[in-house]
Amino acid sequence: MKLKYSLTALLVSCGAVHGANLLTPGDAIIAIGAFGSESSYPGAEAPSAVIDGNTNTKYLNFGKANSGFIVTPSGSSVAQSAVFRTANDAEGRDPKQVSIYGTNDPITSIDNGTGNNENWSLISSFDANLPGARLTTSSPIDFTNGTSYSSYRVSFDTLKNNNDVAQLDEFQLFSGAGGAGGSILGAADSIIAFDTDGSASSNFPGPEGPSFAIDGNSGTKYLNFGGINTGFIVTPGGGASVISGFTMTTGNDAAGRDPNAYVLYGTNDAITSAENSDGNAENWVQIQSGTLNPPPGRGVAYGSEAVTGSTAFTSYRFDVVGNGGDNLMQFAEIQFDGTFIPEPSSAMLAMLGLLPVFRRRR
Ligand SMILES: [Ca+2]
Ligand SMILES: [Ca+2]
Ligand SMILES: [Ca+2]
Repeated sequence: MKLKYSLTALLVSCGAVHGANLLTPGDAIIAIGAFGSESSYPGAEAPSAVIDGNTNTKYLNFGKANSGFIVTPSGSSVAQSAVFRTANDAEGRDPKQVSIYGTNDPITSIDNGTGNNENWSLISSFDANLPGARLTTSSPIDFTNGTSYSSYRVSFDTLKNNNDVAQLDEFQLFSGAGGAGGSILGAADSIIAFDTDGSASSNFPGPEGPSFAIDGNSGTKYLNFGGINTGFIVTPGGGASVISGFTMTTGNDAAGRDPNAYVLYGTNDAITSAENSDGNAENWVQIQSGTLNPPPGRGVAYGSEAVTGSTAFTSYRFDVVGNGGDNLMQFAEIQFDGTFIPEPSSAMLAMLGLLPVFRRRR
């Protein structure tokens, strides 16, 4: 009886190439970013404009339906009716279905957040039936409510055209039905914007997508408008690998966009996360997090970052969690160093006892 394969052959069959570049132009790569609220507004059309008593200023929210505002009057109140005033243009932007909530919790929701940090009680939900005429005050809308609240959340659940942005010139609550009693809201009240709809922050220009980070060209870059907490998921074409380090290259401009902190994850799941999603459709295992020191030069390589760990993964996720302070995030290149794990050969399987290893020579 004789071994068909020599020990050397077995080692060659099982051996892996160390110190290889794991990323190749053309590898599957998608942009990802963290989920936040859809809420945002132009600086000149902030939520304060809806309670400023000025009938020619409006609050506009790009978040469309399910946006609105949270307002905290100077004292607690029992609201029993509401009056709206339409804005200057685009009737499709007017709220249609509106829900008014109350809370006595302190407001900890942030401006342009999802507005859900507090325990909210629904006071009333109704079709506001706003007039089509512009800059026009609505008839009062009554609701049955005997409960006193310290803050209110007014949600534009639907709009006359849900594909449009949301806007409103003025809004007032009254302590009596039919717009009677005292007005509850004043221009000095604390007011913030919200949108309960979530939105992934990831978004990139067509010529600066994530594939440009692995194209081997330091003159092209990956830019994400979402800023920090965006990144990418890449699936090296060479198969499963163990990463041992990575090197990045700065973009052509704006050093404030350079990544300076990261979290690296691996998975062996098939990638089902969509482009510009939050990248959480897979089970991710954190490999390493750390800080980076971007070089001041443009199109210049960072020092290489060592990665420790011995687990092989088929895909990697790289989150940029810090940059130089810019609203955008970018880098020209990234390359992973590591070792591809070869597919098990028949000799390897034989070693594992899965195939007959000995053959009788005649
Ligand atoms: Ca106004
Ligand atoms: Ca929305
Ligand atoms: Ca590039």
